[in-house]
Amino acid sequence: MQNLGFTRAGSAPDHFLLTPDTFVRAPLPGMRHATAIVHAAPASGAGFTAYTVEFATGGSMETNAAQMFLYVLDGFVTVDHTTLSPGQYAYLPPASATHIAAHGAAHALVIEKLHTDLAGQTPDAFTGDEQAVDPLPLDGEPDIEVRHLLPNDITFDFAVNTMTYPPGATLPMVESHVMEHGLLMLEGGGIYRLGDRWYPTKAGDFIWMAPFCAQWFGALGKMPAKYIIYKDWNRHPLSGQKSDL
Ligand code: UGY
Ligand code: MN
Repeated sequence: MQNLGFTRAGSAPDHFLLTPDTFVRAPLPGMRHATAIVHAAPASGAGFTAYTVEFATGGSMETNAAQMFLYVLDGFVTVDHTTLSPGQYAYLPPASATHIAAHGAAHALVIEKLHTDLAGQTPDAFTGDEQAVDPLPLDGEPDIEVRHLLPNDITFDFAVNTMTYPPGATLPMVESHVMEHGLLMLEGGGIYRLGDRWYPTKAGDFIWMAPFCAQWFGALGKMPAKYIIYKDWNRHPLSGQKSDL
């Protein structure tokens, strides 16, 4: 029985929620035996791309002129010569010409951003493991664990963090800030306030938040809620304008 047009997904000019029932798959250039679910892109108003790659056995993909952050959701993905398992990730600088391949079926979240230069420096490639990153308490809500997956280094122009909420924990304030967000819900669920709407949200959902979109989350249910979240970072709000700062 189909849903007669009903979905939890919703959108407004400053945000959207995409639920798995709305996902559409299409391969991107350079993909073989793999396909992408593009969640956010310049076409949607985002300054980055975020997509889930679904690899079939032996599937592969290439990098491009953008920086790439790849986080393994399930299965095993080899980036150059390093095999990554779920929760492990890679950062690749612009135009790294890196070959990415899966052994069996695998899923990965990919984020790409054109690098905003600062004094001519770009970060080096590296791989990491979320489990090896010490959690930090969130300001105002020490029960929320924040893991910064990229180093605290000014050459990075974006950040990717995971945030884990125990049941009942909430963001301590309604945030509104200049950075935009792309967010994939990894575990559990709750209620996300976006602008002046409230959305039931659970694992598998993707959310985009424009700069200054009012945002708040409260975890519901009996298990922790966890998401991975992108934001632009470390750059003056006027960078990217004609006369860069
Ligand atoms: O990093 C952040 O801005 C984060 N606290 N935002 C969010 O969880 N919606
Ligand atoms: Mn935020």
